Amino acid sequence: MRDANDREPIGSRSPGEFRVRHFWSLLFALVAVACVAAFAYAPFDADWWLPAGPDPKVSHLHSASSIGKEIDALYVIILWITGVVFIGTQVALAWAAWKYEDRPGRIAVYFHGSQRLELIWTILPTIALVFIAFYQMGTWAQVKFRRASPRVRPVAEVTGRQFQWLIRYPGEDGKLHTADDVHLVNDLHFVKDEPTLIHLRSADVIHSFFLPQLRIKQDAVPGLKIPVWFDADQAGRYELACAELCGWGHYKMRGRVTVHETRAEFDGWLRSTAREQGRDQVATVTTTAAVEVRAEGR
Ligand SMILES: [Cu+2]
Repeated sequence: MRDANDREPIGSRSPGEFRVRHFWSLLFALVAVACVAAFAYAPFDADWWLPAGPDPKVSHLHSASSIGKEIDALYVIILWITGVVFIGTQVALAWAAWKYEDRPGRIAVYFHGSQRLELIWTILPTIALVFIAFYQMGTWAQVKFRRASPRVRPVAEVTGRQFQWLIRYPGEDGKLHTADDVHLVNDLHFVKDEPTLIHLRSADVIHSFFLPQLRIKQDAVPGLKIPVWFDADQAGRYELACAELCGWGHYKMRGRVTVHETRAEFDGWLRSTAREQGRDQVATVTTTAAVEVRAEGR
């Protein structure tokens, strides 16, 4: 029988116990080194970096929109700030784990805290966060403020619903919500190098309209018509995704984006789509109208 007074001293080992010296400090250090190495390698590998435009001849670091370049520059600055903090804190952690490792007979010392340390690790992050908040304001205003969006007619109205993107293009008359509108599902088209505006809506829950290669992300909120603008400097195919977990079929809200080289090419595509749709338009219009009646009834 043992009672509380025969407890083994802190740090003692049972016979036969195997210990690698400095195991934990080395493990912590190794994980941090692997993380830093991954981030240092990422810009050199297209699959590890942010998604780029469709043209393989252009660098994989090239975001295909004008606003995307600014957003990527912000991302890199924030990565540097967090990277320096990460390396500093991980070196301190590994050093402390190494220096104060448990040893037989070693007694832990307790202290209440250090006001100076508390002040330092409150003030430094505050400065970093306030700097980031002010530094990014211009870009944010350019992407999100209504006064910054281009004075152009919307190329389409995009409505998220469980689980697809309903896309309505103005027909010959150039106006939305008229009889000659063209309706497509998960298929967004616009023209290269032109500031492009869409009206974003939702028919049911919150979805998020996401163009990863163009760094555009905007929530679609029921009851709101939100203008979203973007551009692309490479023609070709892009991805449209929903970035908000909106229900069981969320994964199905993956659409195609086609950026046409010229306005004439886009107009030709729209005309031929409108002609094709003339044949089976009745069914599509009925479905879309039903969704809109539900959305507007909210
Ligand atoms: Cu969704």
